Amino acid sequence: RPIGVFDSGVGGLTVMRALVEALPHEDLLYLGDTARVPYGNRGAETIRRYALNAARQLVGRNIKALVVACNTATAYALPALQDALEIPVFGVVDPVATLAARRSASGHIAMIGTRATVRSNSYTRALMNLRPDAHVHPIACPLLVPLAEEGWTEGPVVEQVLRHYLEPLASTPVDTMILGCTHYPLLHHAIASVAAEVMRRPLELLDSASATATALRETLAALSLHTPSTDPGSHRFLLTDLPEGFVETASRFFGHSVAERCEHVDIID
Ligand code: DGN
Repeated sequence: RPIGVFDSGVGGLTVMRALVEALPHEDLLYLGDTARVPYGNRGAETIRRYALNAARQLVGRNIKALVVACNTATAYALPALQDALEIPVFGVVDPVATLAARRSASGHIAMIGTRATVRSNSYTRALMNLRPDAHVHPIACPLLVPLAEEGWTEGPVVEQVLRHYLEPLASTPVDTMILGCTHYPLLHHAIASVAAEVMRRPLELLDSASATATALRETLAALSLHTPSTDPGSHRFLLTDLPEGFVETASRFFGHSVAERCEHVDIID
């Protein structure tokens, strides 16, 4: 049985890519809710409804576990999905929060994400639970999603935008930064270099995609849900809008062409 991977659009492919590396023998079935993207600027109730509809579509295809590969959807819909579904459901917030709480020496942790993720306070809550002495510095960076999707991942425009967002960190003892959005691994180099410039020292950057993949591998093994096969797993992509617009951006996010493996599905709201 495949593992379901759900995202509002194309961004969850950075999580899928990390899952392929961590779990090369698992079949992965991705659902991108491209008809309703972006979730990042929507209200909590709407995000929950969209996420439940998308998850049911994947459950109907017999998945054995679900990864909510979107920070915004995890922030708003994870408990609702865990309550509604009978399979294990994993989000992208807790694994990277656990890593950051462990790694930060100063306890000052920056978190960058969409407006909705920042507004949800889910990273702050997770970090304070794990480490009550933590000081969380959340920053909403709404322009980074369209930049990453357009392939603008370096250069003066991106650096200028990042300087604007990261400037408030200049006078803080932050030593660790969580990339709390699926799109930000593509901007990793630019974020690292502007953060180091603003802070005048390097920061440790942790992304939710690879932290989630590592945590999932450990949990699947603990639940005896992993696939013992040594054959490479299959990777398929379901999209709620027509695949055309998705395919080109998807290859950059996933690292391989997805063109032959996309299928359109209708979700009735
Ligand atoms: N996938 C979303 C996230 O990780 O927050 C970003 C894309 C969006 O919905 N704006």
